[in-house]
Amino acid sequence: MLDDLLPLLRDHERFFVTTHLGPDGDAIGSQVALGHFLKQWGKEVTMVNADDLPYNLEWMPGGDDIEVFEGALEQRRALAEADVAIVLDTNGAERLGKLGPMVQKSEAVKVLIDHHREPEPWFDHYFVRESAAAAGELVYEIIDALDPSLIDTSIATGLYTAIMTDTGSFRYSSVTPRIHRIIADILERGGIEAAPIHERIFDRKSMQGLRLLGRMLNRIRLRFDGQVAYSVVTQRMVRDTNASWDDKEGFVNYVLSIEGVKAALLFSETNDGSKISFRSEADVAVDEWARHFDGGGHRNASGAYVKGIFEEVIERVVDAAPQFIDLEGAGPNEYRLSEEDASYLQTLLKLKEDQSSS
Ligand SMILES: [Mn+2]
Repeated sequence: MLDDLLPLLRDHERFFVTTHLGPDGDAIGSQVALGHFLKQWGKEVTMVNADDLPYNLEWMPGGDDIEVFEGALEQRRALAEADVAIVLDTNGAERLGKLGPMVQKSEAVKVLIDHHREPEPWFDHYFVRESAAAAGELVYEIIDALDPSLIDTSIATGLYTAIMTDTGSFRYSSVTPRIHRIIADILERGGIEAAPIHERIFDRKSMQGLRLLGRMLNRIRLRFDGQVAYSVVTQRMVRDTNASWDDKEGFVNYVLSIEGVKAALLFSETNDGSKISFRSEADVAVDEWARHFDGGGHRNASGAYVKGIFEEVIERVVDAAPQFIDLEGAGPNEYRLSEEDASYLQTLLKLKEDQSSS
């Protein structure tokens, strides 16, 4: 609860702030905003993550203050001496990478600020609201309650980035009039402009990344009368285009943008299976679907990681669609693999055979 959290922040001096592996805009934005706010407010703050900033967030004012955990003595000491350890935008130790067990075992008061479901039980304080559009929204509420006059360029940019990226540029169902009022307040108080932030985050694609996008678009397949669409990013596609894995960020949204598609999946081939991104239209939920495959996330944006032969994983996950989303036109058992899909699957399996025999 916010009411319990405020005195706790007021009464302690040393803070350790961290967030999840593969940090996104909400993770880094919330961290920079909260970390800088606490500093401005006179606290001692150390920000350490298991993973480095992604390339499209390196520009963020104050981002330099986030350290990557290398096991250094000073980093361990910062955690050991912290009064309060704050975890942002994720709710489990595993998602903190190497820092997870250390934070979990630390003597500090452990605070969770997050908007995911089913937080792990080892935190001392929870400021968690599943309906929040972003962890950044919760961080804004903290700052707003304590001293909003401290919102400067860095805090405002962090908060804006957090909320903007986690709402798909203000388009998800989590966006309310209240969110827009918060954003207006952030822009005003921080004296920042929105356009350069969008440009830095979204308009920095590489030519190789666009070629990879082209390959991915070519591989889009429709299922269930065009209500479910999916595509793939294979290791070979990444190799052939000279792209990096980071380049596939946002690809799944193209798959979802097809008219009539309610849910979109992107399968990214790993050494032992597939990473899967699930996205859906506002009134369709995909989180249960992801959870069924040991993943998780939000109603309209979830993820999972499934081990197995890539092509078989795709088939298994896509086939499960009718169990988790309402599809028009037919009951769960009336859908069969279309001819196009059947032949596509054959091609993939053949490709795999060729690869393993060569
Ligand atoms: Mn988030």
